[in-house]
Order: sequence, then C-alpha cells, then structure tokens
Amino acid sequence: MKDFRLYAITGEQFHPGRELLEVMEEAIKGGADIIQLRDKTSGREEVLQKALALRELTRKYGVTFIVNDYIDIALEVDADGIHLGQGDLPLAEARKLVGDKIIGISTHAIGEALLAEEQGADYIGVGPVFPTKTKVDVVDPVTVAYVREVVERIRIPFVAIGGIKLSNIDEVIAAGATRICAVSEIVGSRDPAAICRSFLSKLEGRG
Ligand code: 3NM
Repeated sequence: MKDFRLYAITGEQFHPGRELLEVMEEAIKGGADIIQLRDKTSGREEVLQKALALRELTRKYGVTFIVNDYIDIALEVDADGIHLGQGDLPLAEARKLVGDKIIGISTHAIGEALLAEEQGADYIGVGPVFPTKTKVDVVDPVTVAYVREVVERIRIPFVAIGGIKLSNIDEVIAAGATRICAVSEIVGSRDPAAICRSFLSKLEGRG
C-alpha cells in the first residue's frame, strides 16, 4: 500500500451542522493521506451514498480510501481497502473477497497484532492508546507500552489510535509511532486542516 502518516476517520457526531464532505476535504487539504468512512449508525443505503461521495473526493486528491466494516460497499465503490475489527470476518475470508485491496485490522494486544501480520493484514491499528469516547465497547487504554511492543515485534505498517490529540501526540511519537490516526481531534475541530498540519509537523519532527 501507498505509505501514509496521517489517517483521518469520519465521525459525523463531532461536527453537527457541517457536511461530511466539507470536513473531510479540509482534512485532506491539511495533509491527511488516508480517509476512512466509519459509520455505525446509518442504514446501508446511506453508508453507500457516503462511500460513493468520499470515493470521488479521495480520488480527486489521490488519497487512499478505506471503508470500515462494509466489505460489499468497499467493493461496490472501488475503495482502496477495508478496515475490520477483532469480531469481524476472519482475515482469510476477507482476503478472498477483496483480493489485493488493503486490509487493516484493529488490534489491542500483541497476540492480535502478531496474528494479523501472520495472516496477511496490510496494516494494523494499535489502540486505544488513550481513553476515547469515540469507540464504544473498546478495551481499556493499551497505553504507549503497547505501541513500544508493536515497534519491536511487528514489521507491517501500524497506526496508533485512540484519544490522540495535539496535546499528547509527542508521547506516542516518543514510543516509536510514525503514523497516527485521530477522529474527534480532527473532525471535531473548527479547522480540521490546521489540526492535520500540526499533527504532520509533529510526525515529521518539525513541531
Ligand atoms: N478504534 P478518537 S480507538 C475507531 O483502539 C477507533 O481500535 C480504536 O477516536 C481502537 O481519535 C477508536 O476520537 C476511536 O479518540 C478513536
């Protein structure tokens, strides 16, 4: 997969009154290089319409587009990949369906990370590093200790996630993360592009 640094996930509950496409376009303009559609509340048809619109937007900017959960929608809109959680379809099954598209897997412990790598995931999520209200029913924070463990033992790309803010990203970078993902800090901001630029300058050692 194309390398990336800043992974932005949709979270429409964080920008009431603002359009999904407008917010995500600002994130892209600020330098987000992967966009994931994550929608746990809408019906399938609505998710499909959002996926179509985000596919068009990400294609215009040459940014990678990932769909959470809905493999069928990812295929229908020709997304670049899918993201799955631990309770979702087994990786081998997903691989049969998506061929060489990107498959990302959420992991919360080193055993899950090693398994995802062995089974051919293209990247893993590593989190939640800090407390987050964005993902319900997620495990307790794994802290930067898990980030360090992944740095030592995993070779595929990983993205640190969960409660990451401009105020705490330094700790995540110090633990060895080179790619981060945020939801509320980016899309809940009045200026998503500025937040993305600040995240990137931190990741690139300029901030
Ligand atoms: N996955 P925020 S944490 C979508 O640990 C998601 O797998 C997580 O949102 C994981 O940046 C999370 O607002 C939510 O905390 C991240």
